[in-house]
Amino acid sequence: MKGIFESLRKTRNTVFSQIATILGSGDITEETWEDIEAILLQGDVGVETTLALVERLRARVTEEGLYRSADLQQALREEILALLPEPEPLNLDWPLAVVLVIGVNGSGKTTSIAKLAARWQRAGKRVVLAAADTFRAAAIDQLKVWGERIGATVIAGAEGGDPSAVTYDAIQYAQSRKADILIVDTAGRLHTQHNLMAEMKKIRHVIAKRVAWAPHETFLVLDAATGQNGLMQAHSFLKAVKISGIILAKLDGSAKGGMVLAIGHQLGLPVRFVGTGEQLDDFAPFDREAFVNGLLGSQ
Ligand SMILES: Nc1nc2c(ncn2[C@@H]2O[C@H](COP(=O)(O)OP(=O)(O)O)[C@@H](O)[C@H]2O)c(=O)[nH]1
Ligand SMILES: [Mg+2]
Repeated sequence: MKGIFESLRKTRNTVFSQIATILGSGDITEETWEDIEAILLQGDVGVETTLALVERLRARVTEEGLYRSADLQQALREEILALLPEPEPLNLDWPLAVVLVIGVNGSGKTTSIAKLAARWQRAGKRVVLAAADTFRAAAIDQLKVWGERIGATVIAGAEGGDPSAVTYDAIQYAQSRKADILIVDTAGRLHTQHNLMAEMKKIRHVIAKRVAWAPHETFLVLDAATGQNGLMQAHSFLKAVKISGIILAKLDGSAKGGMVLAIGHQLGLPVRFVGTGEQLDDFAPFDREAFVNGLLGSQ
């Protein structure tokens, strides 16, 4: 089981460790700013967030009269933390909590759902899974296999069936069995982007109509290897449905962990969990301090 610090190894070693080198000694010069900017951009922090971060740091240098580049290390740590929204506790305290999981094909939805379900079952919750990705038979089977492994019932329909109908059936089942949490897996690819977004809305509508205040959480799964492209995906999903948090899958092996800063700053969304490998245990709740330590090296 890998934690956040360990799974940020590539991001840290290939990108962010250069910051420590630059800020190791000497006074702050124009070159210092250029170097920091270049590293942040290289680390998939994105233009908008990079500029905002550098601006904040420059302001602090003026306000606090900092002149040694080493002083920027602590300031950078604090400003990164400030970019990450402090998350509220998960909104799962309902007779039946409904969690909708969306994201493009291959981002890691089904695997993340299995990890979430395993985690919540271990905590004593009864979890039901809805196979509302009916686009491919393999997707339904994949969820069934995970369900069997972790002991969670999977409600599924036929390949090509109506995802909203599967969701409806799963709600009925979960309510009748007094389950605690229903997690709805969805398709990440349909014939057109428009169809996909319409489908998401429809599923959400079915949930909202059957369960009070639901979906209680809507997680968008992003693949950490996609970096700034993942941000673009998030923008198009946000147009269709309200999202309450991000699951950042495949952080292990990605050098683009800096995208978390853009998720916080540009989308205003908390990262809730990170995927740190392919096994059930390779999953960690997002922790802001652990993330900053993982990015810049622990202090
Ligand atoms: N290394 C790694 N692989 C992952 C992680 N999460 C998912 N995967 C792999 O990514 C691939 C796609 O995942 P899947 O859950 O099927 O994506 P979906 O199409 O969004 O449902 C699979 O091969 C998973 O094993 C992760 O956190 N780390
Ligand atoms: Mg899937």
